[in-house]
Amino acid sequence: MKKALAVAFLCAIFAGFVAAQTIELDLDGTPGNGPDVVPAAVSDYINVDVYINGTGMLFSANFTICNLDGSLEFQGYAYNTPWTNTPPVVTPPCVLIQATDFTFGSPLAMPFLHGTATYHAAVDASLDDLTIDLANSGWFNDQFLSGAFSDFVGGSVQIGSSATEQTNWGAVKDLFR
Ligand SMILES: [Ca+2]
Repeated sequence: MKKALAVAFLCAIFAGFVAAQTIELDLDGTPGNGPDVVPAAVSDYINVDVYINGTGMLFSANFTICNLDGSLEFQGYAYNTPWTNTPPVVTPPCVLIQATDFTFGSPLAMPFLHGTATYHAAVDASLDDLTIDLANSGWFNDQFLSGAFSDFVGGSVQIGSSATEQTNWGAVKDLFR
């Protein structure tokens, strides 16, 4: 019985460890303070830094960013990892980003900046959310284990907002911290 409990306990610790990986979309240049809400004028370009957070080291991190509101047009993705990447797979309203260290020689310690997505703000007066499709996102670590990300921090773009509106959105955002 004690042995079974010990195994269950170890499994719980292990599950907690491997389930800790999360994705953060940083829109304001300050990771860790999200979810961000940033203003943009129509036709502006918005940079979204993608951070992979957690403990341990990864050989691969693949994820799907979605803009279900559809007012942000995906422009491209600049990879920050030295890994082999494939061109983003755009399937509106989502885009699949993939990068893997196929040499299995240079795992990256979390947290790390995976890369930067660029979006074009196309429609006026729209609050657009950027989210991660967790069902189509995953990681592969230096213990040769793979899994799904457990959570994400998304972000929002207030297209066409004034400075006053942005202040108000900041106040609303603070309410949910
Ligand atoms: Ca931020």
